[in-house]
Amino acid sequence: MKFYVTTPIYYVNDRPHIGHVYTTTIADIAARFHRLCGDDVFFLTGTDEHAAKVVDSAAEHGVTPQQWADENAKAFQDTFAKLGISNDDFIRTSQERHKVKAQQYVGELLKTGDVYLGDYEGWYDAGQEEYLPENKAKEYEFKSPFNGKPLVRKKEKNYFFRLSRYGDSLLKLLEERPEFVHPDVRRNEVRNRIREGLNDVPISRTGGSDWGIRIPGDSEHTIYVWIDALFNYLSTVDTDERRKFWPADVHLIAKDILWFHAVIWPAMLIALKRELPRQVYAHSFWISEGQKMSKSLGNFIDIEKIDQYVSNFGLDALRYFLARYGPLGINDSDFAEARFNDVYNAELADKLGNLVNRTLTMIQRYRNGVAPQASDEGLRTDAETMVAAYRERMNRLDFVGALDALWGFVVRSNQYVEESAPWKLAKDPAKARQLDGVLYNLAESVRLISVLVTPFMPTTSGAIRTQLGVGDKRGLFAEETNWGRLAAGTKIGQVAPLFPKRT
Ligand code: ME8
Repeated sequence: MKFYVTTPIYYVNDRPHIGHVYTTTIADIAARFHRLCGDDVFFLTGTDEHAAKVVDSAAEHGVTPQQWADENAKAFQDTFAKLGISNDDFIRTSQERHKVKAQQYVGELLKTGDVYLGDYEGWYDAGQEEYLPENKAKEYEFKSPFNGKPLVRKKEKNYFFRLSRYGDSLLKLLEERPEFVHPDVRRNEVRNRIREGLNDVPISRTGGSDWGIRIPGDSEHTIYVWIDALFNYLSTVDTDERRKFWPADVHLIAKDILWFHAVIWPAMLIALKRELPRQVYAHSFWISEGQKMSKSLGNFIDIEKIDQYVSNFGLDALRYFLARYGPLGINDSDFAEARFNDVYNAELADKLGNLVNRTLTMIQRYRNGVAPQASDEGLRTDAETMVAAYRERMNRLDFVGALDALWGFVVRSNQYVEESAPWKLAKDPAKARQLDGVLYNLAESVRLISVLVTPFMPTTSGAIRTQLGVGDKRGLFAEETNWGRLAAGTKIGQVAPLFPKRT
C-alpha cells in the first residue's frame, strides 16, 4: 500500500517554532509507522515563499526576496534535519518544478472557465494575506483576528476561482465521506459555513513585485500565495515516478487553515478533475505556559527553546511529549516546563526506562546475560490485546490512544515484575524453570515495546534493541509483533539507563 502524508508548507518569513515542529513531528510519526508496516511512503513538508511579506522583509534586510527565502527556508530544513524528521522531499514554492506546475494548473482552470477575470473589493488582512468576508470583518471590528492590525479596504482587478459552483459537490463530499475532515467538530464547522453560501474567491494579486508565480498569459497578475501554496501537494508528486502517490492520504494541518484545505482545495481539485485527498486532519493549538503564543507576548516556544529541551531531555523525550500531550484532538494543549519534567520522570524514567533496566539487569544477574527459554504464556494475552489496539489507533492517527495502549502495557509489565518477584524465585533452585519463564516474558515484552516505540522514539527504540541484543534492524510490523519472536539464548548487550531521572 502507498501512504502519502503532508504538512502545511510553512511561511518562510517566520522562524520555526513548536507549532511547525509539532505538525511535522506528527507527520513523521505517521510516516515511520507506515514504513514499519511495509507501506510505500511519501512524506512531504516544505516552505511557502511567495507571500508579500517576504518582499518587505527582504527589502528591510537589503537582500532579494529569493535570498531572504533561501536563508529562511534553510532554517526550516536545518531544524527538521536536526530533529530527525524523515521527510522524503522538501518543497519550496519558489522552485522551478513547482512554479511550472502551478502555472499549468491555473492554465487548466482558465480553460474550463473555473478561473475568470473580474473586479474585487473587500476587507484585506495584510498579515495573513487574505480577504475577510464582510460579516467576519464586522465581527472582528475591522481588525485582524491574528495580529489586531486594522483591516484595509482594498479594490483590485482580479482573477477569481468559481468556488460558488462547488457548494453542492462539497456538501455531498462531506456527507458521503465523513472522514474527509477530521475531527468531527471541524467537519461540522466547515459544513455550516458552506451552507451559508460560497462566493467566488480572488486568486491573483498585482503589486508591481515580481515575487510570485505569473498567471499564464498575463503580465501583471501573480497567483495569490494561498492558491500557489495549496498546489504544492500535487505539484511535488505530479511526475512520472511519483504520480502513484496521489491522492494524498492525509493533509495534516492546524485549525487555522482549515477553510483553505477543506473547501478551496477540494473544489479546485474537482475543477481540475483530480482525485481528492482522503483526509484533511486539522489539529488544535499548542499554547505556552497557559497562554496563547503570540509575538506581542514573546512567548513562542522557538527553536532556541526547543534546542534546550532536546539537550536537557533528549529528542525522543520531546517527541514523546508532543505526541502524547499534543493537540491532535479538538482541545488546545499547554506546553509547560514543569509538566514536561513530570512527564519525563513519571512516564519515561519510572515506567519505560525502569522496565527495560530492571528486566535486563535481572537477566544479567540471574542468567548470566542470556535470554532463557519461555515456559508459560505470561504476558502474551496482554501483549496481543495491546498490539491490536495500537495498530487500529495508529491507522486512525490516534497517537494519543496508541501511546495510552502501549504505556498501559508498560505498566502491566512492571506490575508483572512485582507479582512474580523474580528475586524470590532466584533463591529457590526448584523454581529455576519458572524464573526462566518470567525473565523470558519480560525480555519479550521489552522487545515488543522496542518495536512499537519506533515511530515515536526511533533512537530509544534502537537503544533498547542494542541493550537487549537483538540489533537495531527491525522486520515489518506484522512479523515483529508475533509474541515469542525473541530467541532463547540471545545474549544481551551492555545495560545503561535510558532516561536518567531529572530533578
Ligand atoms: O499557514 N500549535 O503557514 P504557517 C500547533 N503557509 N500548530 C501550529 C501552531 C500552534 N500554536 N502554530 C502554527 C501557513 N502551527 C501557510 C500554509 S499550506 C498549503 C500553507 C502549525 O507558517 C500548524 O500546522 O503559518 C499550522 O497549520 C501551521 O503551523 C501554519 O503555518
